[in-house]
Amino acid sequence: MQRYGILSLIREGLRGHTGWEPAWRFPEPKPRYDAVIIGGGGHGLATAYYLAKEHGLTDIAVIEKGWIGGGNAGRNTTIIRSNYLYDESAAIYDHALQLWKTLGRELDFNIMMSHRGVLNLAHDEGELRQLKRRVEANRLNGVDAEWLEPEDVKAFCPPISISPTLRYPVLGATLQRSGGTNRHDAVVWGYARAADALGVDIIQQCEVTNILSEGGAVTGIETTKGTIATPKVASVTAGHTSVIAAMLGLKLPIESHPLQAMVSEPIKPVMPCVVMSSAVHVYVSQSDKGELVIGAGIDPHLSYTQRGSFDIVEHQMAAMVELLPFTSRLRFMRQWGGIVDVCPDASPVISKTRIKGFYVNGGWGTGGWKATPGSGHVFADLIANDEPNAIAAPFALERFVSGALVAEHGAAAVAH
Ligand code: FAD
Ligand code: PYC
Repeated sequence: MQRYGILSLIREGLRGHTGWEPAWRFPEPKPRYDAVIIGGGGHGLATAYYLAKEHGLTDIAVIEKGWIGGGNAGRNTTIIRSNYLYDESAAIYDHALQLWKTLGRELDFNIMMSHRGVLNLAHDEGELRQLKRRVEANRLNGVDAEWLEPEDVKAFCPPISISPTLRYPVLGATLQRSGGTNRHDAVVWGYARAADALGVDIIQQCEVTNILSEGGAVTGIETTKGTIATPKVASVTAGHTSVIAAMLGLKLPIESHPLQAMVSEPIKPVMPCVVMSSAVHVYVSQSDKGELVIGAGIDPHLSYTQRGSFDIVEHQMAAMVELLPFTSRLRFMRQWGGIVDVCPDASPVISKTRIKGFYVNGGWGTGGWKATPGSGHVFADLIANDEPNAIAAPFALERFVSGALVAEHGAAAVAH
């Protein structure tokens, strides 16, 4: 793998940037692979990386219909935390949080990980009780969590208004100090470079149009660049999980909704942490460039258009100005949307299916970014061993038959 230092930077600057080597290859697909991963987002690339690194499976391809990181990986607001209510969720999200801590070093790529802390605000008695319960549950699971009274919230995040006259006054908040944000494209590029270096073929501008099977087992895929034979196909396609599963006649308990976000003009550093409020429905952090990064809940309608509707923008603006009065004169630069796949219990699917060799990772709803390394890690294990490990097992599709749901609507923090 090519490494560059300050001298290369100067040399390339002087010769018009003509000598940079691509950080990964752009191969044509081979006629056969040991395994194919559909989807070149963070989760798909992480899966490929851990398959190659930890399971020695290097004859694999990641097939991406657009460009890597062009889906939700590049559209999300990168909030990272693991303060979910149930043991099963705490296990997977905290597994991911622990991996985030050292991922930059492992990939030798600056993913701009910032453990700046995440506040989840309570605005009424019901929410206060529910969030305090979550703090206790988190601590039992070894997840760092604290309860802050309104004055402590103000001390930790001075721009928040704790005026008791607010329509939804701040009654307190949970704080996860190890939560925070990172840089989405850096994560995607770091995983891509590392997976490529281990021999993984990353094939972009190549859409999977069909999955082939025989006698109940996967045999290959059809793509816009031809047919590829393989005994293992793993779908990691975020907002298109049901579309991919339907290629094998599988119907999944998933709905696809738009989720939008927006950024302001850059301003001086004012937000020391991430602030989330599910009651008034807005969340805000500040990027290293100075932009405020803002989002709200999903659009209620089902859609595959990567665009959100205006009433959500209006609602989130009203909520933000009330919570953070300094934002009232801020100008906004960009707004965009992605498609999120939502399961009935607001938890993901990491599962084998009744088609041998077909694996599904999806249904992360509004909150899959934070899980990226953990999700890739346990999914790689499932694909390699054909059995879920202890962290992945509760997220198998069988839970929709057995009723052992992992109901995380409260901890999802962004309505879905
Ligand atoms: P993606 O990056 O979408 O990757 C899937 C890839 O599959 C895409 O690149 C797509 O092009 C490809 N694909 C689809 N169909 C095909 C096909 N037929 N052939 C080939 N390729 C195909 N989560 C958090 O934890 N914190 C947040 O702050 C947060 N904010 C969010 C804000 C917004 C606006 C959105 C939309 C989502 C947010 N999320 C957040 C959720 C998070 O982005 C997703 O759960 C996560 O990124 C999904 O990861 P992925 O790698 O599976 O998805
Ligand atoms: O899951 O923490 C989250 C989240 C924040 C914004 C979107 N999802």
